[in-house]
Amino acid sequence: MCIYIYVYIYIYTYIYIYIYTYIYTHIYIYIHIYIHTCVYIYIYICVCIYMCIYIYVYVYIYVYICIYVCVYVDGCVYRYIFISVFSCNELTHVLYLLFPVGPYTITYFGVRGRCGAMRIMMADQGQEWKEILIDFADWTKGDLKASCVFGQLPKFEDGGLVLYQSNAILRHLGRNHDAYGKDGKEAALIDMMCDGVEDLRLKYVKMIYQEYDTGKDQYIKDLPNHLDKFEAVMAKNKTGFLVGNKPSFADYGLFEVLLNHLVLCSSCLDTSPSLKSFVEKMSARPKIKAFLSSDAYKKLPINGNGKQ
Ligand code: 6SG
Repeated sequence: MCIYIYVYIYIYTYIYIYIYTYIYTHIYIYIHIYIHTCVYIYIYICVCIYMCIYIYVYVYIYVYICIYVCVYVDGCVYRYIFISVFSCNELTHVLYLLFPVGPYTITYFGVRGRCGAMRIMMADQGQEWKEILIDFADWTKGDLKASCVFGQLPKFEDGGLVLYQSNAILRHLGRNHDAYGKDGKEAALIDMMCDGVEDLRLKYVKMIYQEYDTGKDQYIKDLPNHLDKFEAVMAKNKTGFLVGNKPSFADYGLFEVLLNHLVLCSSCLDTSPSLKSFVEKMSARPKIKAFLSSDAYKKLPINGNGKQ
């Protein structure tokens, strides 16, 4: 959707700057040179110089700022092309910042699995995305697997940027959607919490896929030891989030892993009041609430082996 708006704006600015301005300038010069006296040549030269400065200096500086934003901040090749070709004025830049980034595409199996957190995050950020669900029969053919950097899914596409590794994807979303802390220190703490969530997720995944029948009870018994660490951080920060005063990508990761644990053991947060309140508040955020009650979310099992 947004890409059409960009195209429209860029075509408009293109027409304005490169056609309207040139035609206008030349008609103006023509009228004054041939109809009025040559005294005006001085003015015509000023107009031309002004136009040259405007188009060849200001516009190009602006375009390079846009290229920087697109390639280094956003990583989107399509917007890079559109902006570098067409972008010309402040209006474009303001609109660029106002409209959400994307489109994003997730390619993954028909499970919540490693995509649960990023889907919740995008839903909460009001970001649309496209899903390509892969069934196991297609996956075993091997072509897609061979094309994946680590031979695994999820694959995430942001324009021309292709990413693998779910936590790298969460970080990318954190950067794109201002959910990576307010400064370098907060970003470092958010990274730390993300790695902590990953450790918990790996324990959970190991139990689910490798030792569900023999290890589930022991896992639930040990769970308070793991959740206590997050409870302490959450209680200490007092804002209702792990770091800072708004949700970061680590919060979405923790939230999703806690939802899975509540399915495993509905009382698992009874001794963690801050985590319990965190889950309640995150679940009540309007866009998350809508997403969690959508068919798109509910139809997907948590894990690929049917255990939960
Ligand atoms: C599995 O492990 O869903 N990717 C998985 N499995 C296929 O050939 N560190 C990265 C990351 O964070 C881990 C990626 C992750 O992004 S996720 C993958 O690609 C492979 O390795 C868990 C999940 N499992 C369900 C699933 C569908 C097809 C293969 C795995 C269900 C289980 C087995 C068959 C059907 Fe199945």
